Amino acid sequence: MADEVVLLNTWASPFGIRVRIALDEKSVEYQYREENLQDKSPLLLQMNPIHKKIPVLIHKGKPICESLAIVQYIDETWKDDKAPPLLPSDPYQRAQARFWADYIDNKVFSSVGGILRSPKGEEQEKAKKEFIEGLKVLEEELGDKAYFGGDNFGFLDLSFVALYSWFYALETLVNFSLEAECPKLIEWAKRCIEKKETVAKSLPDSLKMYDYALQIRKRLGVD
Ligand code: GS8
Repeated sequence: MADEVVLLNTWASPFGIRVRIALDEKSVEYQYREENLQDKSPLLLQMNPIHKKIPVLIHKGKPICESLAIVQYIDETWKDDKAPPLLPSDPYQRAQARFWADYIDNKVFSSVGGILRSPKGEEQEKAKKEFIEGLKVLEEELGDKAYFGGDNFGFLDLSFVALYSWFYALETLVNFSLEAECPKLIEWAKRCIEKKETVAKSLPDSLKMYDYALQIRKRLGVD
């Protein structure tokens, strides 16, 4: 059955981590294929000819691309009494969840790229400021709730907690403390890791991620 579902991914991608958490939440068996983004496989190019990016989920031979679309597909395909839905059932709440997931991608993840890829100095400081501002907005949206959707872990939680392993690298690269800036968000992230084995097992080691971030910067020639 496992070869019915194949995930093309790279270990450090927060987009791919989202998908891994979602598959584990639904107890879906799958075949994992690590891609080398410097030398993409013919399968990746065939399955995502438009963007040529990971993650790609291949289900029964058909590709699904873009992590948020993949997570929603997983939620709709593997409905199970044991695994509660990841997205809320109420249409308004669903629209809200999608709105915030889009915010995470376009305001938060985008500034991570800025921190990672820009040389030390003004440009990187701007990305750092945008990143922290973006997180503060998310922290306000979380408020005093246990999870973004309320009492249960779901779509938005997995969409954002997938970035957790990058936090140490980002803090070290541009010298700030996320715990000091966004204490509730850090509490929430730790709650996700502590309560959800699917999260704990999908998040790569933070030091390994830092090393990887340094390698990227070296490759780009910004350090
Ligand atoms: C982003 C995927 C992405 O950026 C999603 O799936 O949500 N919006 C998409 N994938 C990167 C690796 S993670 O940074 C990727 O595959 N890059 C290869 C390339 O750009 O050539």
